Amino acid sequence: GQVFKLEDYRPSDFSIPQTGLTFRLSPDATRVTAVLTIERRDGAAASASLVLDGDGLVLKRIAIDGRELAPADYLATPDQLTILKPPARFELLLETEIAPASNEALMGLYRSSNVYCTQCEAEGFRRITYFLDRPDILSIYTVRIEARMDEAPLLLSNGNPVESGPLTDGWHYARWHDPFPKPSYLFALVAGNLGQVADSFVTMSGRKVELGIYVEPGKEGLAGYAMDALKRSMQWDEQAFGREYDLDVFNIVAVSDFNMGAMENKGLNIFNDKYVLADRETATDADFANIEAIVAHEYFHNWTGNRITCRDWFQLCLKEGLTVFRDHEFSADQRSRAVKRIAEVRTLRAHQFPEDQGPLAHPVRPRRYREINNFYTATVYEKGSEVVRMIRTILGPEAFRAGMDLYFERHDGEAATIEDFLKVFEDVSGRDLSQFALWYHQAGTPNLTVSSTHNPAAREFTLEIEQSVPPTPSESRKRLMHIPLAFGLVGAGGEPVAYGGVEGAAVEDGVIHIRKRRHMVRFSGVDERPAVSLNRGFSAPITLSVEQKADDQFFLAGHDSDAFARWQAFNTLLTDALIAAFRQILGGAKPAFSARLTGLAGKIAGDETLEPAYCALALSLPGEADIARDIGRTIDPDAIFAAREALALAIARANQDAFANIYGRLADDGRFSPDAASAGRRALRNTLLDYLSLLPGGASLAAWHFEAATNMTDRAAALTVLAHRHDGSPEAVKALAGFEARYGADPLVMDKWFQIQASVPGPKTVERVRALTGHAAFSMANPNRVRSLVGTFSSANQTGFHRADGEGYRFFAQTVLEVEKRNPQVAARLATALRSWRSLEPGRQAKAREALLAIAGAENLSADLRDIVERTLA
Ligand code: HT7
Ligand code: ZN
Repeated sequence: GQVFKLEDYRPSDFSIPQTGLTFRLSPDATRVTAVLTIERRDGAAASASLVLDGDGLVLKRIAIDGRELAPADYLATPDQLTILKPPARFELLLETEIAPASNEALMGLYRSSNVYCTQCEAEGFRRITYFLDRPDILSIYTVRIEARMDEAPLLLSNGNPVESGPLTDGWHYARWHDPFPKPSYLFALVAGNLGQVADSFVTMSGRKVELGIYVEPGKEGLAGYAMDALKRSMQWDEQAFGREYDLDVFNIVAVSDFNMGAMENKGLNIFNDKYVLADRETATDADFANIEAIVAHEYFHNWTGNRITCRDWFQLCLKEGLTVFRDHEFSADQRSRAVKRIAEVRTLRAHQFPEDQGPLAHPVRPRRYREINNFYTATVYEKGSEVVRMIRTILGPEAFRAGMDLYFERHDGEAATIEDFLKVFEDVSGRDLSQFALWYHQAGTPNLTVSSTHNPAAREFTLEIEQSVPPTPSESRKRLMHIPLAFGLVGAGGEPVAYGGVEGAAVEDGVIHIRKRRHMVRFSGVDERPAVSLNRGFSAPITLSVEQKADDQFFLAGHDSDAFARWQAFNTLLTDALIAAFRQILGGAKPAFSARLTGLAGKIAGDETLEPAYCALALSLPGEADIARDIGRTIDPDAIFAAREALALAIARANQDAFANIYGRLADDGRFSPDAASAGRRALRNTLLDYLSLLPGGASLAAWHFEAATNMTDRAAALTVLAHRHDGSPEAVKALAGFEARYGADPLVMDKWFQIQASVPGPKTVERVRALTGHAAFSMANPNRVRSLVGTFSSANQTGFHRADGEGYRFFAQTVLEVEKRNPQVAARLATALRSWRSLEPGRQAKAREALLAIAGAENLSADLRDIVERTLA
């Protein structure tokens, strides 16, 4: 396939200032009439042909300025339309015919449960009409939709509604106009029979905006939380970034077939219904938090992505990294900042670190791609957000806000680049960010090795810090990075240690600026050896190798004033213990854990000065994949699982009474609120249930918890405990059947049932998952179903997927190929589950490779899947 390179970027020879679209909707033959005003740009050669993108299109009519074109004037294939010798300014009329009902790739115009909807990012618009389908072509859109009134009473597009009315033969129409020039990837249309939840918002300048959330009829009662999150997002963006909404209406539509989470189409966000629909009966606290974050994320794109868009797809992080940063800050303000930060870092480490450390590693701003859909990655999104956070750390909040203000002022209405973004911060602060810019250009997770010495006679404390960046595919030599390392020197009573002066690195506001390979950072006037707390608040997305005494680590786990670093200290102790246990198990020994460690778990659980949500996060052991990542090579998932189970049991046994007491104290009083504090109490109670379920009577406790649950968070937690810890027990069998009977008709809840079973540890799960693909509630055509069952099995079941005989991989390869026939994008994402195959022990490695080769050898592989598999194998 073709490789697209950043250095090849050239502006188009033509612009399309106005785009008129008429859709005459029909499931198998929708007529699309596009009327495009096209202008040759100044400086473009008069002989330049106009080459428009298409993807599987059938051209029915073509005319320029009202005159039909002769065959000699153009060249049309399904994937390209070339107009030879076009005039300098003209109106191009194109008619294409498309079949939304048979569009299973879910890109372009498709049908989801009889609702017409679109997904155009990144390159789906070219499946609707021929166009300059690239983000730097900004056009003003006017859209007319015609449909049968009974089939589609609701007709929506971007911008503001202009007019609507009846047509003959039971048809009707609506016209929409979006006054803001936008790239084609932000185009959207929705038509169908949907229920509406209506509300309004008055903006900071007093304009009233009509808000609508559209859902499957009958599900309106499940959209209240999303609406509340939307209004809070609108208000927060005014306060935090001075950003006001700009149209008269803002609509959200929930659809049940969607390739990703949601899409920020101008004024008409389209959502995977999983991220809209919620109530206590059907959604967990994690679902509520996701809905809040994703509603906010898509709304925030209105400025970071829509008003200022990306010049080309290499700049994807310009909108995605920045918008993730904005939604993280929003959630931090709405919830607990400390808990949010810990959760973010856990996600980053679980998804981005393995990506950065494996064959699919790429810079936050990639330099080349074969398939852009495969670059909607944790690196672009999550690491991209961390890079923005580091800019704020380096500049401080005021200068950061001034930089953002300048960004909006300078680039509104433009398609911008990362260079534009960095420049505003340089301009407002006078700082040179050229070394910092490497965070965008260079892949790989930097590591800092840190050791410390204290010289009491000289009253000097020294940190010796060395940076390295591991090689990544096609980048063997790395340059030195600018790493903002937040730190604290902590005295014996937990107080910050004052120091006289510091030399060896720039240190500002509690941040050491690492810029060289090696720094000796000397703090003078330090009488007693302090404990050193590093990378506070996770100020940089790096790994740390710290020579630190266990005493210091225990001390920080109990006393660090930085909540993130305190959590990190305990997490490091747990990880170290788990890795030691893993080695003991491989050596044939029984693992043992210190009473100090298991006792600290009990202290954290019982510390009422801590937020319950924090305690829950602290007590949830590093996942098997986290442990595998930290071990790094010759991974045996069964030994990791055994080590983790042994530590969980040791903690449960050591704290049996305390855990039972706290569990009792946190009892559900039957009232429900999805707020963060209530969710935190449920999280701690359910974490304790998980421990207590390992002790005698555990299955009946979990069964009782399941039966008594008054909300989905508790019910799903208990079902998970039963299925994972007591698989096959009468309690587990009964609960799984009860859940299925109760929720069999609710696909989103059944996804939880699939997920829980797909993640049951052990060698038997592959057969179970295979059998579940035949369940009435499962469908290979629905991305949510596929991700819940097959995605969970392959990415969240270490012992099941990596079964030693390779059966997990064989099932996986077959399924990926089956999904691919319908939906290459979903298949390609699924296939990334094998990206860390080289860290496995040799036996599993060979079998994983066979599975990858089986996929690679399949006939007619899509560009999406081929790209992932070939890079994974390279
Ligand atoms: N900007 C949106 C990305 C997206 C997407 C990309 C490719 C294929 C389908 C897609 N659906 C949504 C989502 C976001 O980041 O806000
Ligand atoms: Zn986004």
